[in-house]
Amino acid sequence: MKRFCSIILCLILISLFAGCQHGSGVDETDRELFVIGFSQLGSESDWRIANTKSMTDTFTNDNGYELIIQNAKQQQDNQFAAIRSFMLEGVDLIIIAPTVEEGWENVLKEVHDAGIPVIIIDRSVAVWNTNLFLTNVGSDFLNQGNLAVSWLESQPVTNDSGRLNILHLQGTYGATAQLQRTQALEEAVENHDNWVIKDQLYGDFTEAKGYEVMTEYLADVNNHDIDVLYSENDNMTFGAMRALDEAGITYGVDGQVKIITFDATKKALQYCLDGQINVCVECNPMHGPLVDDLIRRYRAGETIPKHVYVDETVFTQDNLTQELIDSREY
Ligand code: GYE
Repeated sequence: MKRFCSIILCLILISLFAGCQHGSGVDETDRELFVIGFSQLGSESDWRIANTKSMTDTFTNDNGYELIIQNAKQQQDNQFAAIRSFMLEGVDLIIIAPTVEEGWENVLKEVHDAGIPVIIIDRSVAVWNTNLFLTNVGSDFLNQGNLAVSWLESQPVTNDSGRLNILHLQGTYGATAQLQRTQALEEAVENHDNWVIKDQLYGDFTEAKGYEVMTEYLADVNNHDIDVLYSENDNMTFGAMRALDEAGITYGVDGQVKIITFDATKKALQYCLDGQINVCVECNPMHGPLVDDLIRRYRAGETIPKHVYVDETVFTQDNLTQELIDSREY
């Protein structure tokens, strides 16, 4: 009986020990993962989908991360709520792709006071105290706008009047991508006597809105004398192209309207190679690996740069090939 009891006791101890080991093993792994809360502003465009994918592909468990993403559906208030929930969860770091530039001071101050580092990606935040975030990884949107303008300057004016009527399709008001692409065009128009911004339409960076506002606009035949469409992203461009088709207005290399678009997603590049879009200014959404590198350097105690720009270029029929398009990730 005594022997039986000690066997039972041994078994209980072994299983308890095994249980403990298993339990602490799980905790260990959990603790090793660096937890990131990512407030993505929305899923309004192909660019955004590629951007989100770059982040989820990079911040994996295998790579040492746990990534919690919240989609704000283009509403800044949703971003505030997401950020506050990340704080409650006690994440190690917060990444924000901000909808608009203004309005971040308070929430970033709260995060700062809680001792959680913040990285801003894609667009920027206009805060007085730039210590509220570690770094801003994204595009030089003013440079993108200037690249588009330079391309237009290189084009002969085809209109008999010598005037260049530019229709301007704008993205989300107050977003860095909108503000700076607009700034480049408006400054260029001031410097060219024959360039005119015929009208500015609001497309909110979505294809549906681009199509809707263009259809409405083209319903009036007095609005058909457009020489250039300056569209602040590819998805609005796709919507606008549909509206132009329906209005019977030609566009592209052999058409009436020259199309300038931003992002250079695969679909837009294909249209460009096929001659339906004249120029695609690239906006690189592959932020994941860059941010990963910055986080590693930050955790190793290195000083990281306050602003990191991604590499970007301009595509026209002259430098595009089918091979290049097929090999693009986005
Ligand atoms: O151009 C557009 C997206 O902020 C760079 O947002 C981003 C812009 C991009 O919706 O497609």
